[in-house]
Amino acid sequence: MRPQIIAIFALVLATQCDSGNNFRNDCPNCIDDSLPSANRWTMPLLKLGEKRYYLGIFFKANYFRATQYCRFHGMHLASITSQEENDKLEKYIKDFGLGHEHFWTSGTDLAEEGHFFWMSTGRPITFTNWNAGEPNNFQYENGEEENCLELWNRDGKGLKWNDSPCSFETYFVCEVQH
Ligand SMILES: [Ca+2]
Ligand SMILES: [Ca+2]
Repeated sequence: MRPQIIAIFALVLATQCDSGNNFRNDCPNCIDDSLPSANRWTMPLLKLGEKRYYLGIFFKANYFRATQYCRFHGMHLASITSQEENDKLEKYIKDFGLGHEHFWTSGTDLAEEGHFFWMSTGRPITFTNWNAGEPNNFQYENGEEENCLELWNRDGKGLKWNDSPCSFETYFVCEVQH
């Protein structure tokens, strides 16, 4: 076999091997799409109960951009399905010193006014923790109504829920289930 052909053959073999173990050796923090999704998170997540959370606190975003950010990183905007989950997440945010901020969850009634569900799971909201008088679907001068669910310590009673305009830019909570 001519030397050039041998060299090409060796190169092809090397390229084929490269997609596996060498990927992580060359770039340990890179995302390898060939790996199962469970190995993909390189962000600092906090495990609380059955879920792991990531607080989006480095920039504020509207509901859709926050959703996109979480999904891009293999997560979802958070859902809250029990008092226990609610309390753990609230404590985490408070301990972080951000209990006075607003945070998007995946809750929305965009599909049908007044019927909130978790976009992250597609399931209707059962456990609720609304602020008094919420959801009120407030309508703004530009016509926008309130269709996205945020956590907000509106009146000093903790991070309760409020429907807010989805275009509002604020912090957000991403979650990984299991
Ligand atoms: Ca609404
Ligand atoms: Ca509201």
